Amino acid sequence: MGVLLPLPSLLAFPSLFLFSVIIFPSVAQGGVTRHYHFEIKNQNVTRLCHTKSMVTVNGQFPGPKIVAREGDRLVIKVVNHVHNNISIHWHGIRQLRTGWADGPAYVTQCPIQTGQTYVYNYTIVGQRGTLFWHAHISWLRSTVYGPLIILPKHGVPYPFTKPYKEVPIIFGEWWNADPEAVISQAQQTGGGPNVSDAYTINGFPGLLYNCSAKDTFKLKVKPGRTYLLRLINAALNDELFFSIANHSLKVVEADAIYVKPFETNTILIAPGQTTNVLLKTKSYYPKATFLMTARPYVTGLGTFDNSTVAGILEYESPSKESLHLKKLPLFKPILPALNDTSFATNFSNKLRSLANAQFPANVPQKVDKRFFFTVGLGTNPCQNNQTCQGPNGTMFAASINNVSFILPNTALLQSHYFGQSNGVYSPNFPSSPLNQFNYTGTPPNNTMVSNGTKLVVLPFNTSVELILQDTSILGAESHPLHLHGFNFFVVGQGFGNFDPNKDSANFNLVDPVERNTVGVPSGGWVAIRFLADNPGVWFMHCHLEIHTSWGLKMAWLVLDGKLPNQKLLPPPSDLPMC
Ligand SMILES: *[C@@H]1O[C@H](CO)[C@@H](O)[C@H](O)[C@H]1NC(C)=O
Ligand SMILES: *[C@@H]1O[C@H](CO)[C@@H](O)[C@H](O)[C@H]1NC(C)=O
Ligand SMILES: *[C@@H]1O[C@H](CO)[C@@H](O)[C@H](O)[C@H]1NC(C)=O
Ligand SMILES: *[C@@H]1O[C@H](CO)[C@@H](O)[C@H](O)[C@H]1NC(C)=O
Ligand SMILES: *[C@@H]1O[C@H](CO)[C@@H](O)[C@H](O)[C@H]1NC(C)=O
Ligand SMILES: *[C@@H]1O[C@H](CO)[C@@H](O)[C@H](O)[C@H]1NC(C)=O
Ligand SMILES: *[C@@H]1O[C@H](CO)[C@@H](O)[C@H](O)[C@H]1NC(C)=O
Ligand SMILES: *[C@@H]1O[C@H](CO)[C@@H](O)[C@H](O)[C@H]1NC(C)=O
Ligand SMILES: *[C@@H]1O[C@H](CO)[C@@H](O)[C@H](O)[C@H]1NC(C)=O
Ligand SMILES: *[C@@H]1O[C@H](CO)[C@@H](O)[C@H](O)[C@H]1NC(C)=O
Ligand SMILES: *[C@@H]1O[C@H](CO)[C@@H](O)[C@H](O)[C@H]1NC(C)=O
Ligand SMILES: *[C@@H]1O[C@H](CO)[C@@H](O)[C@H](O)[C@H]1NC(C)=O
Ligand SMILES: [Cu+2]
Repeated sequence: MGVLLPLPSLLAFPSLFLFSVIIFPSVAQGGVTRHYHFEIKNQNVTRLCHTKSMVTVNGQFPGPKIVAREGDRLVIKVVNHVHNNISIHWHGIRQLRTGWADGPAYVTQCPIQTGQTYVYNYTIVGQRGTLFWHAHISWLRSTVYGPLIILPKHGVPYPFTKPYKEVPIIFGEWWNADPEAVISQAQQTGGGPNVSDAYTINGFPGLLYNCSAKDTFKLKVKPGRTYLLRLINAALNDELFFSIANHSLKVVEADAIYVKPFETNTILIAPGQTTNVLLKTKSYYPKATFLMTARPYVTGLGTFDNSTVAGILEYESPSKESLHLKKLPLFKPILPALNDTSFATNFSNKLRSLANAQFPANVPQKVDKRFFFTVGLGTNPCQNNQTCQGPNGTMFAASINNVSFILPNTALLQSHYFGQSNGVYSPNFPSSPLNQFNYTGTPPNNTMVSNGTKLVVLPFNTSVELILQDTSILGAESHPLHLHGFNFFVVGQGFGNFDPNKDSANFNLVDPVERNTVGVPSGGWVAIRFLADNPGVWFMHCHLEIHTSWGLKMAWLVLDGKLPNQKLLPPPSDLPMC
């Protein structure tokens, strides 16, 4: 179903969306080695009639698309030509024994400073699907991001209809101001950051914004074909609903793992998540144009960007009478209400692993260590002896088990590997909250968080069960938690406080969805399991960037195993220093 919109005449001049990539494949064992060059440089970009100089890769916005096959090695040389420190994260890549290439600044590496170069060098093992790469320092990922597409090995088909074409659809968030100034201001005042001015599809806000009709992503299709849309949410602070008017979508993959296919008109995608959908076009030329739109799913109390990004789905006219296009009716999808948590719950419940012989779901059946982490917002005292703009004159903070994580001045992985962790981190992150309370009930009087740089230490091959429990301290809110270095299985979720006696019995240990980023339900909990079979230091954080800035993050330290192939590899010689 859709609503009819008047068609702006400017649509006759669509913007083009072109990725240019630099690939020099060379033969290596198993797969090939693919070389990319990322030059970090400033570029003037105009959207919504505002021009700003922003940090980009190779001057492109969004950045270049990386395409590889399962089994390939990626060697990406990053040269920093800007004043900002930079690091790049390959979101969802397992980085088996190559934590040095994972990218979060001050976790697995010191940042690449102005004039410096660092080569990210890793293989893609046992993964295929849609992922993305993005800057992993401060808020630079607002402009430094792009698709990372892993095709199956040569000759291995998809477990679904072979698509006629594959199209990345990457959502972003645009500020007319410099996003670094936005987060810097928020950290000084203690208040919420200025909200974005637009959402984008492949860098374009689209025709529903002022001064933006020309900057609209357009997907031209032929009737009766199947298109694979590789949806990526690279927005900073907003989960998004997405729909295409008068078309249904078949979900086939989430976070680069195949899922049992299901049809839906709307998908929900959190920052850090990716979703592959099949779009079957109509069998006839429909003599209409269709909008694809996205707008946020909002559970928190603060202000947010309540705007809608739109792209266009256009059928190629069989008669080549393109001038007549202007007169075609335009349909707009109807998205769920901004606060439609029941849609969110139903959607996440539909996601199931394929769990067949070719793509088994290796869910840990026994658990070695159990963890219970509360996630949510809190407050810090006003630091500058004035009234801050957080709740009651405080500063906003966020925490896991009431620990607001403080990044060190050097990288955690380096200090671990070289045995220099003293004064950098302590290995005592609490495995459950020190103060228990009704997490989703009336908030406690004291909303202050503690802070520290604390890690959980896990022996190699520990089977972990982790309950992530939302708190309502400053209002219940959905938090998309992202784990580096692993995929995990989402074995259960619910509302209210997790009850181990009642809820554990209902866990799905057969075909739970496997992913790297999961939404902790607003006012609820989610249970995940993973096998700690990757030695290194692995960041876990809310992928709402402002929550990460406020401290909703921690790290796991997975120790080496006994066998030679169970050990973290030595650091590359060009690893940046702090
Ligand atoms: C961006 O525009 C400004 C003002 O026009 C100009 O001075 C600057 O050189 C431009 N920067 C780039 C990277 O093109
Ligand atoms: C990448 O890593 C492999 C394996 O350690 C090594 O053989 C290769 O020389 C590295 N390539 C670069 C460009 O550093
Ligand atoms: C944030 O918004 C306020 C109010 O509109 C404005 O005064 C301020 O300059 C903005 N901050 C940044 C960094 O753009
Ligand atoms: C577009 O501009 C008009 C006139 O300035 C304003 O009333 C309207 O709110 C703006 N719309 C958006 C989406 O910014
Ligand atoms: C969001 O914007 C729509 C119009 O686009 C408006 O009807 C609605 O009230 C707004 N909601 C909030 C919570 O601001
Ligand atoms: C969602 O928002 C609508 C309108 O703002 C409100 O009437 C409704 O109670 C809200 N629903 C939930 C579940 O918060
Ligand atoms: C902090 O504020 C108090 C009360 O306004 C004032 O007496 C005190 O001098 C201030 N301290 C500093 C270091 O500014
Ligand atoms: C702010 O103060 C009011 C009134 O004293 C209180 O009801 C509320 O809980 C406080 N909020 C926080 C976040 O401390
Ligand atoms: C926690 O608070 C909620 C909401 O007020 C309430 O329904 C629930 O019974 C409380 N749970 C416990 C264990 O007190
Ligand atoms: C919170 O503060 C109120 C008012 O000061 C007090 O009556 C209440 O007992 C306190 N609650 C807790 C859990 O300490
Ligand atoms: C961490 O906590 C200590 C003790 O409460 C406090 O003095 C310090 O300001 C906090 N640091 C940050 C960055 O919040
Ligand atoms: C860049 O990183 C280095 C090493 O951590 C640090 O000393 C320096 O202050 C940073 N520079 C900026 C501009 O943040
Ligand atoms: Cu969060």
